[in-house]
Amino acid sequence: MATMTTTLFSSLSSKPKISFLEPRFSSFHGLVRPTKAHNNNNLSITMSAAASPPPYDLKSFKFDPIKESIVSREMTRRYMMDMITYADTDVVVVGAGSAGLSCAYELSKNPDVQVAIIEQSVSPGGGAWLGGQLFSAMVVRKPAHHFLDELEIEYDEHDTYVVIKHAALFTSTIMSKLLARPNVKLFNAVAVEDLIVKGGRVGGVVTNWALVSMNHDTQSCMDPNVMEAKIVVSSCGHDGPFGATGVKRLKSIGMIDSVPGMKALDMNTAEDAIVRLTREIVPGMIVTGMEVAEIDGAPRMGPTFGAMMISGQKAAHVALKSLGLPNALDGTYVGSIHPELILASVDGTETVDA
Ligand code: AHZ
Repeated sequence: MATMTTTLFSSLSSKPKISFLEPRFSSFHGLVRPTKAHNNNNLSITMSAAASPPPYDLKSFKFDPIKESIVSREMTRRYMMDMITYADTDVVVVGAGSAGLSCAYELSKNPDVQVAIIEQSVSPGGGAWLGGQLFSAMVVRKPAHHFLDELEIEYDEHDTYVVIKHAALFTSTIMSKLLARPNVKLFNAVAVEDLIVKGGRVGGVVTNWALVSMNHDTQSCMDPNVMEAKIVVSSCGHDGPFGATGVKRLKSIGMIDSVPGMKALDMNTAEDAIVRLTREIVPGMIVTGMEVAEIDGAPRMGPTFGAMMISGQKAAHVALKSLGLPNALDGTYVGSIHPELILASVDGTETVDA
């Protein structure tokens, strides 16, 4: 696993929108029920409305029949279509922790922006399934609670901060809203092993199944795949077996001078710094979340998560700006964003020359 740290990354590019027939649903009194009209080679499925609840009599309960090969084809065709579609996409977000998810959520509000999220773990969410020391509650300092309001996540309110009763409530809610959007694809269990860099600009990511990435030491060469992107957002978290991989790679290829690592904990300084320093660090690559602390030697904040959300949100607007699309940084954005959350002060958005 140690070798992973020298080879990980993210990217993006444009989009051949490949579509296939989606199942159609019709509802009647809120109930939707599929008929048996399955066709092996055609993804269209006829649905019929049912006026009464399904017969959940467990004594006679029986599922509709299915052919095993259909199950395989339904998964394979969709995954391969996604790989073809996202081989050249707008934004690749590397790392689906609280910062990466917040960034992808904000970006995906623009239906014209195609977003691929690459997460090495089978379980997206990074460190945001729990609060500090594996406790349940998640503390979020104001004004980041406006982001929670938008997501309709309940919390206990205090003067300067709020507490969500379980961190998993934040993570599952943002993920469910994000993943339902048609312009988003999560590739989990996939690791970014390297970056595509051309002419001093990051132009995408080099990927592999995470399980393959973790076994480079045990096999002969297992070459990776690639995903081009117009913008790569690196949200790999702080240093670790799968951490800070984006900025460590930038350093090893000489695109940035140093990765000093995060400094000791200071919540008040840390959270403001992460948001302020969220930026396009080299052409084509934006860094967000705790990975920002690694490049700038900013302090860590420990278990307060507001900066991850707002840094992610800011990273999305930096990306939109870079894509030439309406964004909150230059005042061209028209949409639902709380004024206090346009904390995305233009301060930290300068690009470091490659
Ligand atoms: O698996 C990693 C995690 O889910 C993923 N990741 C890292 N490298 C990757 C790679 N390819 C694919 N090369 C990769 N995925 O990135 C995610 C990072 O999530 P995180 O929760 O670790 O980072 P974050 O910046 O979103 O949130 C940080 C939360 C922290 S750490 C902290 C402290 O230490 O003081 N305080 C807070 C709030």
